[in-house]
Amino acid sequence: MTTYQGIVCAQHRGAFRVWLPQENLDLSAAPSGGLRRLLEQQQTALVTGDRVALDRATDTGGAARIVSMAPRTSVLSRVEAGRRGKPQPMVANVDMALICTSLNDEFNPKRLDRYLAMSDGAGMPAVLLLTKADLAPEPEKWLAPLRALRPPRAMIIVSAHTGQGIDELRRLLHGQRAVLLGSSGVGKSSLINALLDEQRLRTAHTSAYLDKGRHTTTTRELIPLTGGGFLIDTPGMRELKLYDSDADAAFEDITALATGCRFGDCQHGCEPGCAVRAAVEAGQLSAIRLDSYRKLRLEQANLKQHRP
Ligand SMILES: Nc1nc2c(ncn2[C@@H]2O[C@H](COP(=O)(O)OP(=O)(O)OP(=O)(O)O)[C@@H](O)[C@H]2O)c(=O)[nH]1
Ligand SMILES: [Mg+2]
Ligand SMILES: [Zn+2]
Repeated sequence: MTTYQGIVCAQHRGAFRVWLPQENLDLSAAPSGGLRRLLEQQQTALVTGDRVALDRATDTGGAARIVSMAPRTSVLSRVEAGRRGKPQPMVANVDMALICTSLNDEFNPKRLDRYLAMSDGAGMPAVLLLTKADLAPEPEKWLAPLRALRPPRAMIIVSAHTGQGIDELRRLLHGQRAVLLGSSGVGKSSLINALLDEQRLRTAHTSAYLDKGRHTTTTRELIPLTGGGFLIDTPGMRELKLYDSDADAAFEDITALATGCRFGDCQHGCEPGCAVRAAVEAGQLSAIRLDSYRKLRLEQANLKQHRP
């Protein structure tokens, strides 16, 4: 049996497309019965970015058979809606998370905190992409709190419309495997089109987008880049429940302050002698950031209870 090595480049319910880098083509494929059972046992599923072996000799109904999946170097998972505590993998084998947020009134620091905790939990470096720079007459207003993040985060200010930051982003991505994350409408697909310099992905039409046309991207799609890397476009999620998040890593400023709390297990709620709340009262720490940290911690604690 001749097998071909490929990467899952799109998923839509049970159907997959697999990209064969050697031949630079993509084909529809479906997992074999054996692989399906194995993945079920491991409580996981194939996702975009997975490296697979394909058997093309036994194509049935035009779909090649996926006979095996290679071990993952990384995986981003969320908690599946409706299934308590079960992880749902979203993308695999990426080296870098590009977390997008637009520099306008949709700017959402809590969302950002969640995505950062998720990439920290997966041990993946994150870069903040601050989108729609052309709409931000006063970018500093949005940037100041981001510069204050601890640990410090790399960021690039970009605009798909004017091309600002696109060359820098292209250099950063050279040979890398990255995923674009961020709420619907922040301009993820538009960024990919700007990088490729072609209208490859569907993006929201401005008028439709303003009215209702959210969630333009509906699948996680892998786009090969020149230089050997790839970029995965994802749909903005309404709700993001984290699975392997790491709130302590993403909130270094708070964990540092917490060493000054009177109680070692201080939740920074209404305990006496709380150094974290004192910092909020003194204007050294944003109340929103503390709230975001406490919510994430609570979510993690609840999840742990459900884990085997
Ligand atoms: N002014 C301006 N508008 C932009 C820019 N990038 C994207 N947009 C607009 O923002 C809207 C949403 O862009 P998309 O690229 O579809 O956003 P997305 O993040 O892929 O959204 P989902 O696929 O729904 O997750 C569209 O109307 C774009 O034209 C930009 O750099 N500047
Ligand atoms: Mg999109
Ligand atoms: Zn405290």
